[in-house]
Amino acid sequence: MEIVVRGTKVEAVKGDITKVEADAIVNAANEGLRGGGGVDGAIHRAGGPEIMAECRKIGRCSTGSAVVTTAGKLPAKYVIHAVGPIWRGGKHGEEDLLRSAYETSLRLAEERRLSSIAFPSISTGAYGFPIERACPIAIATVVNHIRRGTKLKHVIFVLFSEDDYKTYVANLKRMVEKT
Ligand code: AR6
Repeated sequence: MEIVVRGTKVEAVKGDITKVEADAIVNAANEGLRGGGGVDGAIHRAGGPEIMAECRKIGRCSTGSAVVTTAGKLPAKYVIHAVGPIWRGGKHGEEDLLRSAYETSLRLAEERRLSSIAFPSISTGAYGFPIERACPIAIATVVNHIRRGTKLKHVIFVLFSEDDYKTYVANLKRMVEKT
């Protein structure tokens, strides 16, 4: 499922982000950039030790921010490690912090003049952010960014489960109806 916003394709696909050939793939990292389970574990496993070596040099990354490393053996050129918030009920700035994680990732992609970027569903696994609330934030942040002017030609949301994919498709359809 895809929509086009001012000439930029915004697409939802079901699959494994480590296989995606975008200029950058985004990792759902933690503040210590230490690796872990979920998509973080998959990226470090498939990309090899070069990625962790750069993460160690960088040291840490605040929640709501992001940093860039090589993509090692992955088909992507870069990995953007974004740190989403841990869900603590919704009254601790989680929505703003999630938006900021997406915005920082997009800004880093623009600074490198990338034309494609792939996002996982940040914070909705181990960090417990409800997908029904995270998905509209992810889509709106990307669409608003594109509307302000972008070099990106393709933004891909890569969803690991059928249910998450369906949530993204429903929200993308809603976005089309609104505009
Ligand atoms: N490709 C795309 N999506 C994936 C993949 C994959 N290969 N593997 C899992 N997902 P999570 P978080 C989905 O837990 O909630 C880690 O330990 C997964 O189904 O990876 O931001 C980090 O080190 C879910 O929908 O990230 C942090 O400590 C989504 O990716 C912490 O977890 C995000 O789930 C971050 O938690």
